[in-house]
Amino acid sequence: MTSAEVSVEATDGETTILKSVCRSCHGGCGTLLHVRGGELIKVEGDPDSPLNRGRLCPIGTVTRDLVYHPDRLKYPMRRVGKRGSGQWDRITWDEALDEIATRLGRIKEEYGPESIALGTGTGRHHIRWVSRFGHALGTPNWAEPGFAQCFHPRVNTCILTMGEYPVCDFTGDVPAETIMYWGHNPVNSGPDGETRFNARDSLAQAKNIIVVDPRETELAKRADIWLQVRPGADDALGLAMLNVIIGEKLYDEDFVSRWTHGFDALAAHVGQYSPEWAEPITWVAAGKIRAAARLFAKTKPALLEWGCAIEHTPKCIQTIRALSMLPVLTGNIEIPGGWVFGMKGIGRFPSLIELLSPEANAKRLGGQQFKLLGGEGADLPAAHIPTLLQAMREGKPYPVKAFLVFGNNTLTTYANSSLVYESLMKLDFMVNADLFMTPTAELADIVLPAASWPELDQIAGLPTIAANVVLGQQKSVRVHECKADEEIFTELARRMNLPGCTEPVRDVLDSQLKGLGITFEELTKKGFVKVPFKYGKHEEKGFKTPTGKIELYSTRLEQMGYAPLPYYEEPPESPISAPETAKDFPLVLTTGGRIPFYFNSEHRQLPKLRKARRDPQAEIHPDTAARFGIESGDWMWIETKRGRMKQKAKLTTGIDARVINAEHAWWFPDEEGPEYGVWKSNVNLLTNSEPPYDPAMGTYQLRALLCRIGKAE
Ligand SMILES: Nc1nc2c(c(=O)[nH]1)N[C@H]1C(S)=C(S)[C@@H](COP(=O)(O)OP(=O)(O)OC[C@H]3O[C@@H](n4cnc5c(=O)[nH]c(N)nc54)[C@H](O)[C@@H]3O)O[C@H]1N2
Ligand SMILES: Nc1nc2c(c(=O)[nH]1)N[C@H]1C(S)=C(S)[C@@H](COP(=O)(O)OP(=O)(O)OC[C@H]3O[C@@H](n4cnc5c(=O)[nH]c(N)nc54)[C@H](O)[C@@H]3O)O[C@H]1N2
Ligand code: SF4
Ligand SMILES: [Mo]
Repeated sequence: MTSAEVSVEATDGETTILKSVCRSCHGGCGTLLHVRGGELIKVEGDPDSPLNRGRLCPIGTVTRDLVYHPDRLKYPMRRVGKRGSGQWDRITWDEALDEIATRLGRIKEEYGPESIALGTGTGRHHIRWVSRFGHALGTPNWAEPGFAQCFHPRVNTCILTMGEYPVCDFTGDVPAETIMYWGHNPVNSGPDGETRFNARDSLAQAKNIIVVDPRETELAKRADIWLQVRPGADDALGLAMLNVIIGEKLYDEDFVSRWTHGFDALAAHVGQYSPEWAEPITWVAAGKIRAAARLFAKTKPALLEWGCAIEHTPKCIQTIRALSMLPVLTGNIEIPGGWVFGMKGIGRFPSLIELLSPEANAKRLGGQQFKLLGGEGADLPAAHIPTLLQAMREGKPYPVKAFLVFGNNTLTTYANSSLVYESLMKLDFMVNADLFMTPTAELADIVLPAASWPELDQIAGLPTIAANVVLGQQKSVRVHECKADEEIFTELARRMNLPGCTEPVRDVLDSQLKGLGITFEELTKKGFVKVPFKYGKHEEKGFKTPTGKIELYSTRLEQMGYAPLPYYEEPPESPISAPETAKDFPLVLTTGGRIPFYFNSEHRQLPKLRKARRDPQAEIHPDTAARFGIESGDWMWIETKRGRMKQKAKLTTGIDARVINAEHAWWFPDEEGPEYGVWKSNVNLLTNSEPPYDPAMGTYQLRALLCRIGKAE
């Protein structure tokens, strides 16, 4: 086992320097927290950390401003006026926890535990604690807006078909020769579970770059081949690349014959998807599709870096299936510089799922229908958001009466915000724990002040799932009456006499670190542990699938009643699938491309970041703008069948004249509460949570929609 060279708590005069890990995004950057007199005075990147080597992104850099922001929630509060009226009274933690325990107890008794739902946000330090508390409470209903839409579709699909979730080998010695970035812009975002700095460094080392993106991002400008795909046509493009790789025999014959199942079936199946077939669907020239497939297949190691854009339309699982086969057919699995499986430095999290009876499990909303989200095909089963919201609104299939939100601004990040608002207003009881008052928290009965990352103990394993590097996050300062989410769950569980979730947080962390032979205390001294890496792990025992091979033809998906081979399907609201709608809404809308200054709906309170992006921006081609009388910097309406909102026009030739790109998760903490401008520029007023959904994952439509635009006065 290797570990950080410098083990600290080093002191410098009266300043203590504590090693920790930034969690302001999905996390992972090692940090040094300078603390003096109980106050955080400086935050630096840890030069020893293999994930960021001393660097911090703009968000990490302003951590001090986040921790001590005057608008932080400082103590628990109880709503005094009617729901959403914005009137609050300060209460004590005892009063808050007692009231929550009592009201949940009553709801549980009258309607059953499943009528209590929990919500959280992406990749949070406490994400698994939310479902754990739910399991202790007896409810299978917890949700996260990224679960059916972000990362977990990839995780669950790969576990079923490859046995594990593959990650890019960024911390090894061999750089990838070719990297293909698909619906993913790590220069801005940082991949799910990797840190953005790893991704950037690998970019600098790669000889060839392929980018699949409807927008000409900085990454696309640097690419050798940029495929300007029509939003939502990724499945067609992926299938056409498989067609080329198989048709031209560019695959790794040895790897395919030894380690894959169902190649012949796949080969026969993708024969229909030629680049010429794909050209009118994808808007990418057949010759370019061929060139990209050849470049990817003929260089080694070749990496696929994929992002959430492929998970924001309802055919997400089949798109993931098609794309995942590109590195597989070309033999880029478990080799240095390729896609690798993790060393799993963190032990099993005590999720307490065993506390849910089979009957309780079967009640998970949407779980029976969407088996990869909430049933047997899910790594961590979660409820289906549209089904959950329907249960709040209509009491069907059974009523959901309470919603406990720990770190999600529901009105900004769930699809179809108007419907979300309507649903939340129907609740009997809502609790919201957050760092700040948000338009969503304003709808709650009780608001709890959550601790930010330097105020709490946790462990982080990076990349997520793989946990090749394990980092310690330590409580370094205390602010106001803020409490870590984990502690809130523990205290509530004790007060409610629940059958689990009552032990001290550090005991859980210690239990997860047992396999590493280290305690949490020791880990925080070191900062991080890098688990020695091994390639070719399948050589010993095969892949953890029913056939022991990577299943190109998926026996598990087939068994669950889903398609065993990937296929093409139009997004439900596209110029091809909905030509009638397209007459009124002629442009294709995509949303949510990440910007470096904000993490989803967060950080707009922080002046240094807000200066970098004052207002929401929507990208539009100059010809289209001219057609609608829109000039650069104008506020512009964007409207779909669900609603309309406005963002500022950014004119660029780097987007197709038929496409609009709008930013996501906007609200304005500087505008008046309780709404804080949440209905002004919120892109999820436009998105769709109605069916059809991905048949296996329940994914709804955040991108690839039809819209129209106009100049806003
Ligand atoms: N700074 C910052 N970092 C973040 C976040 C943040 O909000 N801010 N969010 C975090 C979260 S939750 C996630 S999931 C990740 C997401 O990070 P990424 O996976 O990088 O996702 P996006 O930036 O949303 O989209 C990536 C690219 O996909 C393109 N795109 C849009 N529609 C399509 C399409 O239909 N097909 C294809 N092929 N491409 C398309 C966009 O133009 C964009 O350039 O970032 C995480 N990191
Ligand atoms: N249209 C559109 N919608 C999207 C996307 C898109 O690209 N387009 N992206 C989707 C994706 S990929 C994802 S993952 C989701 C993201 O959705 P979420 O991850 O749920 O993000 P937010 O809604 O911004 O909620 C985060 C909230 O948690 C609070 N918070 C931060 N740290 C803590 C903490 O430690 N404890 C507690 N209790 N609260 C904390 C923040 O202040 C903020 O209010 O959005 C999805 N929505
Ligand atoms: S990339 Fe994420 S973990 Fe790293 S400094 Fe930025 S916000 Fe923190
Ligand atoms: Mo996400």
